[in-house]
Amino acid sequence: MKAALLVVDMQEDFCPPRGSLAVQEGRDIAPVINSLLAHSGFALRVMSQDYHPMNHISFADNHPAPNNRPFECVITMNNPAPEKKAETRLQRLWPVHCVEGTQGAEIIPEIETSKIDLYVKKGMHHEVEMYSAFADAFGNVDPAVTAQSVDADLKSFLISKGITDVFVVGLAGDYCVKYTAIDAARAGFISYVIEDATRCVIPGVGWEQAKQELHEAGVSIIRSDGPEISRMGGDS
Ligand code: VGL
Ligand code: ZN
Repeated sequence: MKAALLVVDMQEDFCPPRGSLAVQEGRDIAPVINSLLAHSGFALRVMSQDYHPMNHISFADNHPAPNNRPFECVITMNNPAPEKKAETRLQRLWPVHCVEGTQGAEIIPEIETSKIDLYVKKGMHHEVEMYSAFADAFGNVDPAVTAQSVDADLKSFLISKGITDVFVVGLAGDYCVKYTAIDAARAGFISYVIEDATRCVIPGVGWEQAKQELHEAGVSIIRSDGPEISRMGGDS
């Protein structure tokens, strides 16, 4: 086996005390993520960043009141794939967050980034959501379709490096971490979420529901001090 660590969206806007979409205890997982980043058992370390233009479809402020309350309201979004334009999905609205080039989009300084092999910016297409680092909200993975949304082809990159197993951590457990781990499994990798290295937008119910979906998708939920991590070889 050859393992990659995927650190999802550890950005200022997802962290207390000032993040616009702060996840409870979001900043508190930095130490456990740093110990994982230092683990020599990982052959590869990838960091994703939610990275939206100001006019992004998921921002409540870009939609008319009264049906634009963040966290509660949804709007209709169209598939960006040329041959699937009629397909729609409901998109939840969020406070403005992780706007390209702003402080809120920065990786929090607590994260030790010196060993990162690849950064993936996602959610860059203003008309479509992209929670997962592998696919947009419609499941589009063809780089010809996702090129405006994401700046790397993560699946091809991992395959080119011989990666077999993917371990996902970061924010948020019930959104970007969940969808990234599910898509890793769909892409053919053995996929894990390390549950003490993630936190959720909705801590109790959100995580329970996410665990169920992860389980159904064949993703294993493990802990950072569990055997899957400790048995991983390393060169130091
Ligand atoms: C996320 C909501 C909106 C996440 C990103 O990183 O989990 N959640 N955009
Ligand atoms: Zn976002």
